[in-house]
Amino acid sequence: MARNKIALIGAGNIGGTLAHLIGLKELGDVVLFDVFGGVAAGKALDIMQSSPVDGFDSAMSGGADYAAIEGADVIIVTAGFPRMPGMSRDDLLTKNAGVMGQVAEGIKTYAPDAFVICITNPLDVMVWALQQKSGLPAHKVVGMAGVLDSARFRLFLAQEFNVSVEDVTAFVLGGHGDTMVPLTRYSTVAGIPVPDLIKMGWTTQEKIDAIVHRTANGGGEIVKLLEKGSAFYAPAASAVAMAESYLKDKKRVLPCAVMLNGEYGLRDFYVGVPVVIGAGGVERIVEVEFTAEEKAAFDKSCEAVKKLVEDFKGLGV
Ligand code: TXD
Repeated sequence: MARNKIALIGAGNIGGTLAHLIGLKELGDVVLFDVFGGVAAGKALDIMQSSPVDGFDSAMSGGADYAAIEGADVIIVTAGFPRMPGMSRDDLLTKNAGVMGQVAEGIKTYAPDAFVICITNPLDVMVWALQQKSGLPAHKVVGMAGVLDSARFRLFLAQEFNVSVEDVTAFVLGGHGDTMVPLTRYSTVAGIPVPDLIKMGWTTQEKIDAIVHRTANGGGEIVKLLEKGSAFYAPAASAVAMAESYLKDKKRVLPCAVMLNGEYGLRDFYVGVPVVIGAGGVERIVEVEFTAEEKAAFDKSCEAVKKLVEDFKGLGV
């Protein structure tokens, strides 16, 4: 059986980290694409030179020619510009709008059967634009944000409870941004929901509220520390988990930005909800029951995404 082919559009901080992780996990051969073809080629060669040391077989190449992505099984898109201190994700809208058009064209021409994971911000709008412009079926085009947001939530909860991150599950919904909705009711330590842990005296509501706030602002916290650029290790790991679930047909239940088609009473835009990712792409959208308070928070988040989609349409790009 031939190896999987994974194309990475954008060979910046996340793109390079993705290539390294894909190699270490032996998920397939990697093609890095970037407008700076030399950077893509250089990173590919550097990572491939680590393969004898770490003992993995992945062919890696890089360049600035879309033809090289031909027949890719998975495509992960990070092309665009990252956030600088003081910039919101939405400020990136105009800058990255044009980039998506070019990427969509490349995918449509050379790899229309691929499973596409978009990471570029502002995420919920960029993944929508990529799907619309590429014409690929919506169940094969998803956005990465929820896996990262819930990983941050899991880490902070594990630190609060002083337990392994492995035993903490977390549930995050809505758009990627300050309006994201972490659901504590569905977040657990070994199956025990967070509200029960509060009752058991493991923590307080105030501490959980602070963790929820820190999670929603998790990206900004890192942008501020780095001073140039945004998070890349955890975003790359998160996208690799999604790619792996597709390539191995694991059918993992992961929060991803997907096109809603009547689920949650909404349609025609992308927002983060739990989905099953398997060989068929997005195989199922999980609809959970909300309390009135959760519904209000989710609606608010969806409104923010919808507004951004309208702004995007207004740009005419
Ligand atoms: O949760 C999430 N979805 C995110 C999103 C978490 C963290 C960062 N997130 C966003 O990912 C971030 O706001 C950016 O929009 C993307 C990529 O972040 P990264 O940190 O990798 O940015 P870099 O290092 O600037 O890399 C971007 C690369 C860079 O090498 C550019 O030369 C290239 O994209 N680029 C292009 N490649 C191909 N085609 C075009 N048109 C293009 N324009 C720029």
